[in-house]
Amino acid sequence: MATERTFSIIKPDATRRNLTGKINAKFEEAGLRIVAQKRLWMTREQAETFYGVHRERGFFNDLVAFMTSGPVVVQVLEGENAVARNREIMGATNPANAEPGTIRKEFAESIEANSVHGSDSPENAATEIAYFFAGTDLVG
Ligand code: RTP
Ligand code: MG
Repeated sequence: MATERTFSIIKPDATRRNLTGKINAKFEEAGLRIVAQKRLWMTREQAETFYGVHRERGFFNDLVAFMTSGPVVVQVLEGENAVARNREIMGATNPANAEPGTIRKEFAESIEANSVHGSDSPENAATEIAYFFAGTDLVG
């Protein structure tokens, strides 16, 4: 299996509760390397563009409000099969359905305030990484 990169966001519910380090430890323990990382406060426009695929969903406005309610940490994770591996570590979108030991099971507050985002395909990972990082920001 080839080394791959995925895009991750530590969401506002998690930064508010000072969980950045505990979440990063989960990534590192699972063999993913944080090759780029920065803390920022998303604008409404950034959040709407980033989650544009969900624009027609009933939860879209709430999701944008949540994602702009506090700082986030955007990151690039690298490792074997990183996209799928990260989705495993994150757990199901709804923490009630997440497996024990996953980030969302341990830390998420609700289906919306679910602590982390992870790309769902290598193609989307490339797009999402390019949205927040320059190639020179990634140090493997
Ligand atoms: P993400 O994109 O953030 O990694 O999450 P995901 O793939 O597991 O879930 P997705 O279906 O893409 O939904 C994106 C985010 O929208 C919020 N959400 N709220 N209120 C609701 O029913 C609802 N459903 C989804 C969550 O923050 C979810 O992660
Ligand atoms: Mg998604």
